[in-house]
Amino acid sequence: MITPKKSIIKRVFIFSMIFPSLLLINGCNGSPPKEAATKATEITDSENIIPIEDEKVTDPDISVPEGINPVPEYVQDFDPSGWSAGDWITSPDGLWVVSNWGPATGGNYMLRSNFDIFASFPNDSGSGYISLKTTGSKNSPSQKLNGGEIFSPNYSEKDTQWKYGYYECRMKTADMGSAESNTGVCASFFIQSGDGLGFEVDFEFLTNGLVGNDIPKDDWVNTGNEGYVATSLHPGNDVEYINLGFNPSKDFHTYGILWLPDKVEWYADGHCVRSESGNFAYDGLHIAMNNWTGDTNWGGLPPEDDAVTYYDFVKYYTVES
Ligand SMILES: [Ca+2]
Repeated sequence: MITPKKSIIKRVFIFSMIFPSLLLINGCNGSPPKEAATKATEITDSENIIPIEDEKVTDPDISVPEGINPVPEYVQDFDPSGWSAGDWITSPDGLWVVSNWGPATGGNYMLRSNFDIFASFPNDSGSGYISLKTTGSKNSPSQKLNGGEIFSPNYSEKDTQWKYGYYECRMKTADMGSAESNTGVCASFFIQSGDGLGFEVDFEFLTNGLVGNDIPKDDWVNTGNEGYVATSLHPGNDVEYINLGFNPSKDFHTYGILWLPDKVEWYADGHCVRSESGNFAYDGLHIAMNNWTGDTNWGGLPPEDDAVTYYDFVKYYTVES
């Protein structure tokens, strides 16, 4: 549960084949994505848009930040075969666990019944998916605060499986929420230290259209407009809202988190959208995704209809030695 301490809206402009050096203006110095199909820059002052000229860049097949091994060390593709059944479903490699408890984040009950895993998704070329659902109040009036959650590794285990590097998740957010009625969910992908020190780096999609304190909500779910994501850094509760330049509820997109001892960065479709420097030295962390009922200040009150977020994969890339 988060009450934003700081809110900054950044607009991400995505252009075709932008000259790479212009990425140096976007606050992600030193780690521009090498992927070249499109490039992004972000501008905090809409009156100060810098003209961009189209120009080809190189290394079109590399999509990870500079200094990261381009081949992932670990891929969880959510191939449904082999997942064990029971109240606590675990992945075949034993690294992922589906939550079935509450009250958890936001007072929600993270229910096994709100998790599903399946082989294919209509009109998407990937294979193996999971979904995390918040059951709408219309369908579950007796238990409005509910959601789905999956994490790695099990919280009862050491969290040193995941080290410094780049964490990537392909997902399609819930398309249920309303700014007018202030209903919706928080759909997320995040990393979190398990040492009690409170380090956490989040992507949180707020489908009630919240884009900042004292700022009118933007009803991107219902309008099909470009959507927003709240990027959060803890401790410090430091929140920045990013206009993605696309609607994350319409299609799958890839979101990445770079974690280094002295730097944290957020990426959308391979483009750096936020960068922070500091002391981020921790032993290890958990990876987690959840979809849960928020409140008027974060995600919205319970939606009437089911709100479902879909995930295609999670990848972990190590730092180049
Ligand atoms: Ca997959």
